[in-house]
Amino acid sequence: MKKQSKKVKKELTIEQKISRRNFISFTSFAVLAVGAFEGWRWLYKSPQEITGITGGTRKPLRRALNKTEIFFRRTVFSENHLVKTYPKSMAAKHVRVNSDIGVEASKKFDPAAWKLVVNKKAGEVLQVTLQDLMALPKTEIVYDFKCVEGWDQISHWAGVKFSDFIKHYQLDDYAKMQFVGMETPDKAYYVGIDMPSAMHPQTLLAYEMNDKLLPLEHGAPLRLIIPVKYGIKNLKRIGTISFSDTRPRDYWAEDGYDYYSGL
Ligand SMILES: Nc1nc2c(c(=O)[nH]1)N[C@H]1C(S)=C(S)[C@@H](COP(=O)(O)O)O[C@H]1N2
Ligand SMILES: [Mo]
Repeated sequence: MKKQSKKVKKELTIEQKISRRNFISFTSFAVLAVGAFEGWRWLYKSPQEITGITGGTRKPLRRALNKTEIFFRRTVFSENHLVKTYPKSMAAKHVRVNSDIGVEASKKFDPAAWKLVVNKKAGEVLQVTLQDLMALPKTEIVYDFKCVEGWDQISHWAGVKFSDFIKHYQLDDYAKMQFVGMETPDKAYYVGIDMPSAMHPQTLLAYEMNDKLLPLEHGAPLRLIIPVKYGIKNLKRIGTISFSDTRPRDYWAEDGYDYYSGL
């Protein structure tokens, strides 16, 4: 019996072989196509996440994004993993100004009257002047600043390490929370940062660029310099700092950009 069927196979004509192959490939293609369509329909029909902190995508996609974030946080991110630094001589003399939400030149702003507002529990508020910050240990960094829009530039910043600021103002209990939120004084631009990235040894509350006080367009009197994140998280002109265990609102995440935006 076996032998006979083998014999039959061998006797298939060229035409038969071709039509059999055609049949196999068309059927597999059809099966794949139906599969792809069903997959798409599943995604299309799955519920939209609630727009709010993040930009509104299908829930399964957000689950995937969140998993990518967890993967990055566990593998790439580490307190001991430092972003590459450069000699000062390599820092750009003409630093690019990217966008100016909340720091528009047309907006009235008096840097001399500015104070950093730290929101504590039960409505308690801590106010810090630039002089207070300048009295704390100063840390400098020269690194490659990267914008998601596709440019990067080696730049030189100086200020107070966020972790030194936390220690000095005895905010250690707040630093045990999961997130820091920072907003411009007019609340037009705002970012949410996971605590490990905020407490990273290269994260600065920066008041200087190229050895001079920050120009207004770069975020005077104080901006966030967070080398483990893309430019979008490096908020210019910090007005308030808050702490929370839920994700603070984030300007670009609301538009669908990656909330974590790590490098
Ligand atoms: N207040 C405020 N901060 C901001 C922005 C902004 O529009 N407003 N843009 C962000 C983006 S997208 C980038 S790339 C950097 C650019 O910083 P720079 O203008 O000092 O180069 O600032 C970030 N911080
Ligand atoms: Mo950017």
